[in-house]
This record gives sequence, structure tokens and C-alpha cells, in this order.
Amino acid sequence: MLMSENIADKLNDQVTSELAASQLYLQMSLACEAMGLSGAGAFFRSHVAEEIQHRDRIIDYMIESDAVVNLQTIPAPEANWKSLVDMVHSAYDHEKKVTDQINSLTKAALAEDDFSTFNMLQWFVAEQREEMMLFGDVVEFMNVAGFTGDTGDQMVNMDNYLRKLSK
Ligand code: OFO
Repeated sequence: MLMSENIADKLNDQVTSELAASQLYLQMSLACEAMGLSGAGAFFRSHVAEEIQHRDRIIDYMIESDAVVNLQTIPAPEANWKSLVDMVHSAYDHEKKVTDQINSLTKAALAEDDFSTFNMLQWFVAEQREEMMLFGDVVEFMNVAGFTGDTGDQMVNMDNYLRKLSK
């Protein structure tokens, strides 16, 4: 195996985390659809496939490195958001958590002089920066628009804004 057990275990955990993220965004998308917000639903749905690509990127790297991938239980996603505002904040917080995970994985690879894994993780470092910027922009837009999550014109604006971001 071209990596330590420690790094393989951490990558395995990240595989679980990426799949859990896809489930979370699918649940968010379904919650939006249930509220009649098809734009917001499309936005979160587009993230489902993205997270699965992240999972596969790590799995492919592990296969190429002769590391064993052990799939783990995926915890059920949270599903009790009070409003779209609450959901967007929750997505932003989730991406902060994933950024911390990627950073600590990157630190661990460097601490072991595992430059190959360190190099592979650079893609994720850049991706998390993009995710933080994207969700940060959505939070900012909500704040600037004074969006409260109540139904009405603002809700329609927010739904349209998220629909555009999903493309
Ligand atoms: Fe995999 O980046 Fe979002 O969670």
C-alpha cells in the first residue's frame, strides 16, 4: 500500500463524510421541493452529484494506491430546518466543517511526508475554498436582501437566485 494505515483510515472517513454530504444536500433539496421552492431544490440537488464526485475522487486515489476502502454507515441527515434561511446557514456551517476535515487531513499527510496524498488533497483544498465562497455569497445575498424566509416576493427572488446558481 502506498500510504500509511493512518492516512488510509482518514481517507476512508472522508469517503463517508462526502457521501454523508450528498445525503444532506439531497434532504435539503427534498425539503425545498416540499416547500414549493424548485429553484432552491435544484441548487441543493446539483450539490448531490458534486459530493458523489468528491467521494469517487478519493476512492479512485485509494484504489490506485492499493489502499483498502471500507465503506461505513452513513448517518441520517438532519431534516428539521425551520426555514430556507436556516437551511442555507446549516449548509454553510456544514462546508466549514468539511473544510476543517480537509485541512486536518492535509496536515496529517504532510506530517507523514506523504507528498502524494498531500498533492491529491490540494484539489480538495481549492474545492473547499470555492464551496466556502459560494455558500458565503448565498448567506451574504440573503443578508443584503433582508430575506427572512417568509413567503412572498423575497422568497421568489431567493428561489430564482438559487436556481441561477444551480446552472
Ligand atoms: Fe465535498 O465539498 Fe461540500 O461538502
